[in-house]
Amino acid sequence: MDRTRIRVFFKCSAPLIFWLCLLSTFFLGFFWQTSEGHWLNRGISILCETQSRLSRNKTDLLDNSPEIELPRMVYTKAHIFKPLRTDVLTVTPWFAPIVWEGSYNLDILNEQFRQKNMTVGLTIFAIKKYVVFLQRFLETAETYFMVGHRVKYYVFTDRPEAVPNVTVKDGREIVPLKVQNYSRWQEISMRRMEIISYFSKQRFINEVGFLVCVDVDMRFNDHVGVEILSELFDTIHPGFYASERKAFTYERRNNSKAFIPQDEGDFYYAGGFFGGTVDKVYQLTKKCHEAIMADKNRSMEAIWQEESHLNKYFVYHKPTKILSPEYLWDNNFGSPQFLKKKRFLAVPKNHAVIRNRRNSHLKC
Ligand code: 4GW
Ligand code: MN
Repeated sequence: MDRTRIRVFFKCSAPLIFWLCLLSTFFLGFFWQTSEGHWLNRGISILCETQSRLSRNKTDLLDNSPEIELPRMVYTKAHIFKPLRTDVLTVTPWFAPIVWEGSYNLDILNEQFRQKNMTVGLTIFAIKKYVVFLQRFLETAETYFMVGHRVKYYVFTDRPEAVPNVTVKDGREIVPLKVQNYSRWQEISMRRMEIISYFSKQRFINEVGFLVCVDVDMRFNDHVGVEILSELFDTIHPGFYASERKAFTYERRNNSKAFIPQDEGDFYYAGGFFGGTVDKVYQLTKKCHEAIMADKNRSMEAIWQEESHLNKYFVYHKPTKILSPEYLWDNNFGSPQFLKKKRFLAVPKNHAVIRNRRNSHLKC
């Protein structure tokens, strides 16, 4: 019946509908532009404002970012066909430098760092009998570590009264920090991750630009300076610098958080010398501590404790700089040709006296 009627109706009213739509679009657009109070409009303007404030901050940064301008310096220039070291790898495939003697110009690096006006924090743990290492550690650090720069030695110990009174140069300071001791040595070693992450947030972030975290049973034997600093760095373990992956003593049990499969990993990194900017060290130590606790909850302990977790972390967070074994050597490994300097050396331990129980191994 009504099909024709309906068709006629639509035919007649089509232009009307068209004009109605056009008009409403126009009015909607008008109110969109003018009505300040509209909730959608308010939302949009807040968004725009935040955006412009953000980009204003970025622009401010452009104008106020500190400039590092070197003075006139005279030195032998680098030459494309004369690599500074031909016997060792000096850069990783992800373009992180590997620091070897002869591969850097310390004057340039020192000048750049000085202009940043930063302090370096060095963390060491001397718990229970390990306080005996402090004297020599601190004395040799004063001779070789970050000479000419500001340093804070953060000494974590259960016996602050046993921290020796070593005289330090201007701009340098020894800060004893009391921590509890743990009965198991593995716990002492692993809890360093928890303590460093906690103090990074509570204190280090406000006091230093970089953190260097090392073992205390060591002595400085040659220059260790700003050439080591970068966002995130670690040292190649002196026992594995030439090893194939399969020989790395990574955690191989796949139910541990530190598990690394046979076909992954770049280097075997030492747990006894790592560091970086405070934010990066915080992320690393926090994540390693969480992984250690997750293992603990399943009654697991990684084969080389925190060193295993550190190695796992570096598989997926590549270090931005790597220190050659010059920076962590043990004379038990001899004196190979490529090793031009032994900058930081393991102090032989009288295991019977200093330790409660630990099989002699080559973890650094
Ligand atoms: C076995 O009886 C022990 S005790 C193994 C480590 C112990 C220990 C370690 C300790 O009693 N007190 C202490 O402060 N530590 C800290 O952990 C100290 O900073 C030490 O350098 C670090 C790692 O232990 P380590 O140097 O003995 O480990 P390795 O032999 O792998 O360098
Ligand atoms: Mn050690």
